[in-house]
Amino acid sequence: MNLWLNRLASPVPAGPATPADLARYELESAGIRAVLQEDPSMGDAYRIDPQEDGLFRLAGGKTGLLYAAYRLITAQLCGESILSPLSDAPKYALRMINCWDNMDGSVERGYSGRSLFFENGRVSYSAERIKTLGRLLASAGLNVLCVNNVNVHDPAQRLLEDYLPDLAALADLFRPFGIRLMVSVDFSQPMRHGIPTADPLSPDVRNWWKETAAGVYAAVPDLAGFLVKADSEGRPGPFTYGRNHADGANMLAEALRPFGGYVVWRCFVYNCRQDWRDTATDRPKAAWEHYAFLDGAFADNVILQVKHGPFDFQVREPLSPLLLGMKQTNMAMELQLAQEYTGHQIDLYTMIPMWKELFEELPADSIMSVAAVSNLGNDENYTGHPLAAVNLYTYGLLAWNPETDAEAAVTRWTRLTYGFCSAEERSLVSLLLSSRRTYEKYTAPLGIGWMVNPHDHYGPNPSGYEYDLWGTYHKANREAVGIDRTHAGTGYLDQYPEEIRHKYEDPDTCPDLYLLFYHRLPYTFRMKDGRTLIQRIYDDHFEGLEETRALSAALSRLPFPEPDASVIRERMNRQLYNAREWCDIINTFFFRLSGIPDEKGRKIYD
Ligand code: GCV
Repeated sequence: MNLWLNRLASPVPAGPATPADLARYELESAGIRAVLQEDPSMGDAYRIDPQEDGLFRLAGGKTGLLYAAYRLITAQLCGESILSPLSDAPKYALRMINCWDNMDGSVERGYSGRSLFFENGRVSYSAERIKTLGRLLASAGLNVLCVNNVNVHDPAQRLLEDYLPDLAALADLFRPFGIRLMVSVDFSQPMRHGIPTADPLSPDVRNWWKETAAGVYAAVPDLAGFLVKADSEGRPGPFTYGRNHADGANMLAEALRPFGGYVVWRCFVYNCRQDWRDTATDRPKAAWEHYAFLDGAFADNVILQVKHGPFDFQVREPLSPLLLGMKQTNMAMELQLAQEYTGHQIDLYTMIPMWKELFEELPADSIMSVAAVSNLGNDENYTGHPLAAVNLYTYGLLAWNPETDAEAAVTRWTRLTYGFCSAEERSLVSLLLSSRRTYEKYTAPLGIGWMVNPHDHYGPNPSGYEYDLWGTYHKANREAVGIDRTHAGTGYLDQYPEEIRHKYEDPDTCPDLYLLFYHRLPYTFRMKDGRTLIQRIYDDHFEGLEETRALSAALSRLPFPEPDASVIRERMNRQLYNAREWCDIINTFFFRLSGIPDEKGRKIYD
């Protein structure tokens, strides 16, 4: 199994241990001599002081010492020396993984096998696998894991009821790794207990949550909190009772406050029963409309968790305006490691270049935490595609420090995982870093998104969502494609500060890759480089396919060990097929509509 710490020969230790005990064990097993000094005030922070005789003095909080240990161990595995004192601390308090695991053992949008935590309606796991996972996550700096799907299907509510001892046992396994569990809760859960309502202002409901929280924290004293998807895609929520989302979130916050728990409240609220004929509604505007006016109304232990873009994890979306506009509220940005729209962990798609763009747009201190939908599952390699592990690892590095350089992060993962010679390492790093752009080229063009097969979201289907209920339309006709989201159009762009509006409002200056997200343009529109829009669409798709072929050839020259080599080869073949389907179907779709041939005379099917 080729995981990024696979060259640590020592087994993950059995039995209970504190993160500091674990740090000592890990350092000793790696042959690193260190003196550890715990300073509880330091939390996740640490200081490493190299001494002249090869000894290291480490100071850190309870978890800080563990992060210091992994810093030393990864440096050793990467052949780097730490010769001068260094101090480090994470930028974000909660560095979360959200697992969309169901109690029946399935994983919503999971591409790495069955659940690591559940099977047959019960909590069920291999303690060894959980400990290996704990080590992986801690070594990447992650510290919160939400175990169950935000769509809380029966019987997941029982995690707060008769399955509490199982939840507590799982929390015990993760605790030495500095990982605190979180649970997704069903807003209407009091109604399972004879209360006729889930109204957040009802005293009975409030008491039920308070008593339930007390029971949960008696079993798992360090639970990070509750994750909530309310009034979203059919989930229950405060709207049923004429209440707003501050009423709902604050009610839960009151119940968790005595125990130091957070309510992480998702803002993925939009009309998912839209009529495609309705042009007055523009889905990307929804989150702002539901939340912006509530800025400042949320309790201090509520965190609003917002998807990074205003739609839903498309290959390219602008940063959600909500992440820029709620200055009086604790905010978290939600990313998605699970490759729902980005190739199902079949196609290679390294996310860090995309995340860097997002973090660069975020003003300092606009968010206090980050979350990512998990790409984990019970496949032997945990992430389905062996190279998808780079996303999990580098997400951890960015959650710790968003200024981490993308190339340095990917190089570190590559070195830890494969230990290739330097030419091979450079080759793999460059293939990984360019994989997102390649995927973007052969799929939906220039920020338009959504040309995927409905429901499973893999493979091309340019009109698959065009007449559906989800508010995801491109409106391509014979002359033009895209939606005008400027002030003159749906007004979405008005949700941003002036400098952002200015950057995108004029199609002549709008960055190309966002062009069709913001504008409706004729196929003959001249791009900045002089090409027409239609020509650019054709060119990108042919280039994306060519790049995929080159990627396949280059990957086949790298000496991956087994079983990775076979899995990578098999997935690459499926990616080649997928890229060709995308290229031909999208080009044919636009050619049939526009009737404009490719200037370069390449084969487009009519
Ligand atoms: C967990 C999209 C996905 C759903 C997911 C939802 C969400 O709609 O397709 O699978 O549900 O987002 O983020 O809540």
